[in-house]
Amino acid sequence: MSNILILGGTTEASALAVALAERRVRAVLSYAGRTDRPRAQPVPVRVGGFGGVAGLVRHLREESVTHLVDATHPFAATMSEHAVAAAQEAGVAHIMLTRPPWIAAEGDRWTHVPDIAGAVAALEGPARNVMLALGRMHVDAFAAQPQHHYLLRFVDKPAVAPGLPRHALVVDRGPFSVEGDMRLMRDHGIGCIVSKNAGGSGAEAKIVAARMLGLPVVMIDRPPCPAAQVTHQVAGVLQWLGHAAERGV
Ligand code: 3Y8
Ligand code: NAP
Repeated sequence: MSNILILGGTTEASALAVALAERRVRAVLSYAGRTDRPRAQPVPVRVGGFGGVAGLVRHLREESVTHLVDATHPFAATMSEHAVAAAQEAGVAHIMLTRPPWIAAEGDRWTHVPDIAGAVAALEGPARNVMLALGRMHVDAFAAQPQHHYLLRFVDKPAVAPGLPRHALVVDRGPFSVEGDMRLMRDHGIGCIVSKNAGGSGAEAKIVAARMLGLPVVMIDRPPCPAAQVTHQVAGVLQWLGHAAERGV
């Protein structure tokens, strides 16, 4: 009898939860607890860290998990590394459900940087209106470039004001629309966007909006992905589950 643990926090994780609920496959979706009111799911939800690899191994064993699906965001690198290690140690089948990175299209004006520090360095220069579409967790690093006026977008209202001298804050959760992001960029006179190469559809609107408006994008390349089986489609997980069940894992 399958018992799936989905490491969630993405559009794809939510779509997988729907597919498994429709098939009456036993599954739990796990959130880290980064947001105040995570999206309701059609399967039971758990919230909070596991306590490192050892904690996840213990959880997999205590909950008799048969399959671990890492459907976390491509930038949730620590969770993905822990998932591979814990599944190996607990002898649990493991797959990653992730989305391919965005590729620059005709008209895109991207500057690739390797990480947040690279994005900060890329903003050297005269004051501009910069849209930081990175969420809350990395904003303070940009205080090193205080000359800009920043447009921030967080999922939740922050308990303390962001540490940037000049900023406007939008509280909104995606998925976003191209029209909405174009309007936001125009209303704030945005001259540059900073984005993670998240891939997928849920955060893509700002990339398309930047292309339509001819705006430059500082694109943060994703961290390396651990060596593991990967699929880009929910169907790939369902096929794997059927296949994995045949192997009796
Ligand atoms: C807590 C769960 C679903 C999943 C929806 C996707 C799309 C909308 C777009 C922008 C970019 C950003 C951010 C983003 C998007 C989806 C997806 C995605 C980007 C929720 C969610 C959790 C989080 C955590 C949050 C981070 C932040 C990142 C905002 C729920 C809504 C910027 C990533 O305030 C904070 O502390 C936010 C932290 C990690 C990155 C950061 O560094 O700040 N996601 N986002 C998950 C958990 O607790 O485990 O609340 O429902 C999920 C989604 N956010 O089911 O519909 O599939 O990616 N999330 C990025 O891509 O750069 C916004 O503004 O244009
Ligand atoms: P991270 O840095 O890779 O993970 C840090 C720690 O958070 C992990 O070691 C684990 O704690 C806990 N954790 C992370 N994801 C978890 C999950 N789904 N369930 C339970 N615990 C989890 O992770 P992150 O970048 O902060 O991302 C946190 C969540 O936000 C994930 O669900 C991710 O999918 C979502 N998200 C992140 C981004 C992003 O840009 N990073 C974007 C969109 C959505 P323990 O070590 O205690 O187990």
